[in-house]
Amino acid sequence: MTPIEQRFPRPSVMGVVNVTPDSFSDGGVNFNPEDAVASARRMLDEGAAIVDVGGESTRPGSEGVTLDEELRRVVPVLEALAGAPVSIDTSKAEVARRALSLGAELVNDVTALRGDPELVGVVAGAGAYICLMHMRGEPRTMQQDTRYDDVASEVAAFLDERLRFAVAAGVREDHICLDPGIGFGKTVEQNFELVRRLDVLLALGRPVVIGFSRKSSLGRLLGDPAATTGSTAASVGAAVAAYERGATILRVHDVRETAEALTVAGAIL
Ligand code: HH2
Repeated sequence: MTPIEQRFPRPSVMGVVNVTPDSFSDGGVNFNPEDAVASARRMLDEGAAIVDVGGESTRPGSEGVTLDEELRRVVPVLEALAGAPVSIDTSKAEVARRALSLGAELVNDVTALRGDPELVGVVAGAGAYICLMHMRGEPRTMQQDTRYDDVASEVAAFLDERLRFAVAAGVREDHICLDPGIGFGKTVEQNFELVRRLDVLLALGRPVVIGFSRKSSLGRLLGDPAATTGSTAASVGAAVAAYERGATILRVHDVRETAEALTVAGAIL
C-alpha cells in the first residue's frame, strides 16, 4: 500500500456506514445489509474516498456487541463491497482480520489499539492503514470524566504514545493517521477547542481525521441543551472548519454536501 498521504489527499471524505440498529446518528437506516451496501455505493459516487463500515455503536452509554454479532453484521456488507475502498470501524482483531482479507484498506480503531491486544499484529501483518483515536475510558463510561487541564495537549500526548506503541509493534508510521475523538469523553467546549487548536495534534506529523458529523455538540451549540445529534448544515460547517485548520480526512454521514463544501473551501485555500 502507498503511504497514507498519497492515498488520502487533503481533503478526503470518509463516508460513515453504521451496520447497527442503535447508532446515535443514523439510528438503524443501514442495519439491513442491502441498505448498507446501497448507502456505501451512493457515498462513493458522491465523492467519498473511502467508506467506514462499522458493526458496533460507540455512542455514549452503549454496551458493545459480541464478536459473532459484529461479524454477522459487517461480513455480508464487506463481501458485497469487494473491490470498493473500505475501512473497518472495529476494535476487535478478528473482525479486522476478516475485513482485511475481504479487501478493507484501513482499520479505524476508536480504542487506539487498547481494546484487543491482537489487533496491532493484525494491522502490522497486513500492512494496512490505521486510524488511532483518542477516547477517555470506553463508550459506556466516557462522558463521566471530562476533566482536562489542557484538552488539546493531553489528547496529543495520548495519541503520541499510541503512535509510538503502534510503530514499536511493527505498524509503519506512514500508514497511521490520528483522530482526537470528537464527542468521546469531552464537553461541547472541549470538542470545539480540539478543532480550534488542531495545530497541537498536527505537530505529531501524521494526517488528522475529524469526525464531527451529526454529533450532539453541534445541536447543543445551536441552542438545544438536550440534543443528541447535529444537523447536516452544522456538520458541514464543522468539516470545513476542521479542513481549514489542517484536517486531512473528514468522517461524515452526508457525503455529497460535505464533498461540495470542501471542494469550494479547497479552491479558496
Ligand atoms: N465517531 C464515531 C464512530 N467512530 N471513528 C473515528 N475515527 N472518529 C470518530 O469521530 C468516530 C469514529 C461515532 O459516530 P457514528 O459512527 O455516527 O455513531 P455510532 O458510534 O453510534 O455508530
